[in-house]
Amino acid sequence: GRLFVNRVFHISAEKMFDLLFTDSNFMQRFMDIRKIIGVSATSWQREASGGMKRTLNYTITINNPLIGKFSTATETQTLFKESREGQYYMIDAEVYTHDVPYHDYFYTQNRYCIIRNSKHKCRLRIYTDVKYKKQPWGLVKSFITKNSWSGIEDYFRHLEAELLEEEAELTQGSGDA
Ligand code: YK8
Repeated sequence: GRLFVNRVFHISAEKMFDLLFTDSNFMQRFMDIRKIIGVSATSWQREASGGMKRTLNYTITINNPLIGKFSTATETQTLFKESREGQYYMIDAEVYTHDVPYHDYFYTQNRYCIIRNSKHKCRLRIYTDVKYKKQPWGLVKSFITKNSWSGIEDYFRHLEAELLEEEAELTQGSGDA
């Protein structure tokens, strides 16, 4: 896998969780810019295991000339039971893209860690892995992997940049920057 984001933000851990994992204005705007449309999300529901789960369905717009322009996708987010409100949040997000070539071979696993650094600061880490449900032919596998990494990297670079802008807005004039 790869670590795409690893940075301290001047945003509390709780706020970071709200920005990324609730129906926040920030996420609505971000998905809008990324042309992720028709988003529907369940609320967070407690699991028997003690963790929480929610599921998002949406349609992504793809910037890859090799494949179709749109794909529906399902993202299942799990908030691990080891998470502690305001202190530490670990979320796994499994993303299935249903309408891309070889979609039945792979999915993407994104792991988000939000760690409290101080009252107004947290570290955000985003780690990604492309997972295979069945083993494709070697050439196909490298094709999938290559095309996935570039799309994922672009997405998280952009997310990081938008978070930095949000940070600037939040800290502006707060006096504790
Ligand atoms: C989530 C991973 C792969 C997929 C895409 C598939 C290429 C197919 C390979 C062929 C289009 C928002 C991606 C990038 C679509 C977007 C997905 C997003 C960014 C040519 C063999 C959607 C995070 C996320 C995870 C996986 C990404 C897909 O929150 O290349």
